[in-house]
Amino acid sequence: MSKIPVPHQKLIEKYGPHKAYTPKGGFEGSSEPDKLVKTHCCFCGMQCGIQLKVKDNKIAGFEPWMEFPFNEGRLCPKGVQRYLQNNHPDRILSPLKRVEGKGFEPTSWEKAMTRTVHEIQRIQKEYGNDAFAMLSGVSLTNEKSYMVGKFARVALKTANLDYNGRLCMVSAGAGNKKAFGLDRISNNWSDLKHAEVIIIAGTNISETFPTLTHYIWEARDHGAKLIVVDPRVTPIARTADLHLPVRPGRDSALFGAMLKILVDNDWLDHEFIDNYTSGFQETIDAVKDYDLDWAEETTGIPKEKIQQAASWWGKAKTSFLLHARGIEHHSKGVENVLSCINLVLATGRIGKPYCGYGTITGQGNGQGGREHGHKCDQLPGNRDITNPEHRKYISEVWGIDEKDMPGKGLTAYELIEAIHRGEVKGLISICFNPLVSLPNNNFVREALEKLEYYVCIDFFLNETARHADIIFPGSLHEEEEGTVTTAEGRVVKINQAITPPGEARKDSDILIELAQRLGAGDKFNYKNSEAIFNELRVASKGGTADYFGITYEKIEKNMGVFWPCPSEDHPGTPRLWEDRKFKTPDGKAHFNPVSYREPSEVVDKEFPVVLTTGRVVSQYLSGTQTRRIGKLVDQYPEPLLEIHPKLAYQYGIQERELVKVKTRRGEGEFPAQIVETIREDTVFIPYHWGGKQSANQLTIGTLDPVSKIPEFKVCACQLIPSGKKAPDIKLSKAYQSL
Ligand SMILES: Nc1nc2c(c(=O)[nH]1)N[C@H]1C(S)=C(S)[C@@H](COP(=O)(O)OP(=O)(O)OC[C@H]3O[C@@H](n4cnc5c(=O)[nH]c(N)nc54)[C@H](O)[C@@H]3O)O[C@H]1N2
Ligand SMILES: Nc1nc2c(c(=O)[nH]1)N[C@H]1C(S)=C(S)[C@@H](COP(=O)(O)OP(=O)(O)OC[C@H]3O[C@@H](n4cnc5c(=O)[nH]c(N)nc54)[C@H](O)[C@@H]3O)O[C@H]1N2
Ligand code: SF4
Ligand SMILES: [Mo]
Repeated sequence: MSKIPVPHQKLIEKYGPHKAYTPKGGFEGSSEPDKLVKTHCCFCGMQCGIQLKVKDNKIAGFEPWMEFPFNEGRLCPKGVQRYLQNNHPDRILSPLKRVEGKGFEPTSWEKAMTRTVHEIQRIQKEYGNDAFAMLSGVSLTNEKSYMVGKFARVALKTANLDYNGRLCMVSAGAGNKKAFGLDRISNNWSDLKHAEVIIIAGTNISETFPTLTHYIWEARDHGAKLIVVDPRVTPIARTADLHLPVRPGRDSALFGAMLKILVDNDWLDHEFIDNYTSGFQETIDAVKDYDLDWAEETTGIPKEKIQQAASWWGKAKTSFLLHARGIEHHSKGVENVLSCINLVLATGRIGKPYCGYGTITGQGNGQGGREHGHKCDQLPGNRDITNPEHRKYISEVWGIDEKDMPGKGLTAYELIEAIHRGEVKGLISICFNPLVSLPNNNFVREALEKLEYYVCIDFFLNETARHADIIFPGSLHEEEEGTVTTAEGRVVKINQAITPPGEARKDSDILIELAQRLGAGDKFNYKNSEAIFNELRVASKGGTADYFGITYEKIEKNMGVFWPCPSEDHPGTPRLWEDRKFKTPDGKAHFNPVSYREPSEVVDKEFPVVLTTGRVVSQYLSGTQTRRIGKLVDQYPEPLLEIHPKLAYQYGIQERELVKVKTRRGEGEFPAQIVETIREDTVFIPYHWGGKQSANQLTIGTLDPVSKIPEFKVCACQLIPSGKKAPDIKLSKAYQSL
């Protein structure tokens, strides 16, 4: 695979240099922006409000948006630097085609479109419709997510559509649907502030959701007890009242043992259990043997700590339990989630003031993007593609015959496996970088090389796109209007600040033109983003994720509306379940029995150390965006191997020594960072880099049987010290080219 960079200089000559912002800071010429645009950060699920400064159709900086109720002006390092993407020299400014041996060359929209449509039709004719697949992502707005779902089913007519939330929120989604029949956090963030006990399980919120930390601090100011469950002493764990240093992959043993303690001490809400839940007896039967000695041995957490956590949780009057990928990225991610929910239901503390439960959604539109139909088994409104009534309703909204609606397709990693087996031959991707973000990525690379045709829509040339035949230059967050749904279920407005540069186009315009050329133009007749949203409202009507009563005007007026919102006069629902009417078929909240089982790969003599992976504050996901911004790179320039001093001593590893980390899938070399803030039997590597620096060369492709999420958080590795020190790091330029 050639890695010749895109010839940007020519395009910059053609379209003019990026003038508005100088990397040293400030404006060239007049210092007054043309306008300030209220919108939201393009990165994580907090969706902090921000005002973008626009000058000469470029984003030239930002101002805090003090009135936006969630973050009141506060931002994290990524939010502060995000505006630097828009003037970036790596920005793709025209369609590109790959020329074997030469890298990428600009091409015209006409040629790129014609070739793409020709290849889609050729592959589908030769191998069947499902042989052309689509992968999507939830950095996309609700409008684009909705349209991708419709595009794949109505224009491409393929069953094989899935999205990057498959690597992210699906374990939580599946668990929540089983227990509550609906997939959203129960309460909005302000209920956190007065909770008496807060459990944070498997989330490094100070680095991954920094602006949410403020809510935890406020709760602590009000006397809350904070319990953090993490194999690392993360920044939030350092301020916790109790840190439970769980051995990776053992959370359901911990929560099961805590449930047993609740039962033994009768710290239960019988009124709630009897009237509003089902499945309690089977669930407590499943943990009856989980005594403290077993729990200590299995989880690696001292039993006094487990007892203390259960007693604080059991006796509290108000509480909040939050979890994220630390417990969800497992081959038993759904079981981990259910074991948390069992603790919440046993104490009946949900859907009341200061009593809540939920997953912290990761990506910018991780919430809305998992509701409106770009999952392989889903239709808008969180409907089920295998349910005849749901199929009928959405077919009517889309104006198609129900029998033309494809069925359930493959999930993201299964799709890669099908490509590898030669069953899927063509791929279109938007907003997804699987070569960095999927596990066991040497296998992913082999699969990509087998594709007969691959077309990618992105604004930067990401690692996966380097395997594409054609790249369509799409739009940044600030270049198209739409809505996103924040991690607390608040639908907010993304306002367009500038138009896409050069020949880049809005993502939705690219999909609309493709749909037209594929002969489905009449189904994609949208005047603007609001028209797409209005169709989404109807499509979601009556579904569990009901947006029907939400309008652009209402969002602007109220700075967001919480779904479900079934009618225009409905105020929205910041707190779910106050009426105790759950969305399961019997209207009850369901306990689910969980029996502990081991991770798919455990340590042995050959691979004796546990490897876990995750994030750092200044980098975002596969790094395509944040590795291009110098100040964020300087904050954390390269992936480091976090290792405890005792383990380092055992191997004779020195600070910054290059250590080879080897698993059954692959190997890579990482500089050691010796820290006391990690378990002695575990090492941690952040995953935001590609190629030889990629943590996902090492991770395992085992999937949860229900959610199909990969087991990113635990596998077994070997450590081989090199005796060489890692080279010193040089400070970056403001714009880093990749
Ligand atoms: N800076 C930054 N912020 C982000 C992102 C980013 O890339 N960078 N991405 C966004 C997205 S999409 C997501 S999904 C979220 C993710 O947000 P988080 O889930 O908070 O992030 P991670 O770093 O993946 O994992 C969290 C913690 O899980 C711990 N952990 C590992 N194994 C286990 C285990 O077996 N049990 C338990 N209890 N804990 C374990 C790790 O030590 C880590 O501290 O962050 C969002 N915010
Ligand atoms: N080992 C390990 N692997 C992991 C994880 C882990 O904890 N450990 N975490 C997993 C998780 S939780 C997640 S969410 C995934 C994320 O993995 P990915 O979704 O692959 O990561 P992104 O970096 O978001 O890739 C998205 C691409 O979309 C582009 N993009 C962003 N916004 C837009 C847009 O509006 N329009 C268009 N056209 N393109 C856009 C970006 O430029 C980027 O190239 O990674 C997963 N992989
Ligand atoms: S916390 Fe999330 S949404 Fe807020 S500024 Fe940081 S990355 Fe952006
Ligand atoms: Mo994520």
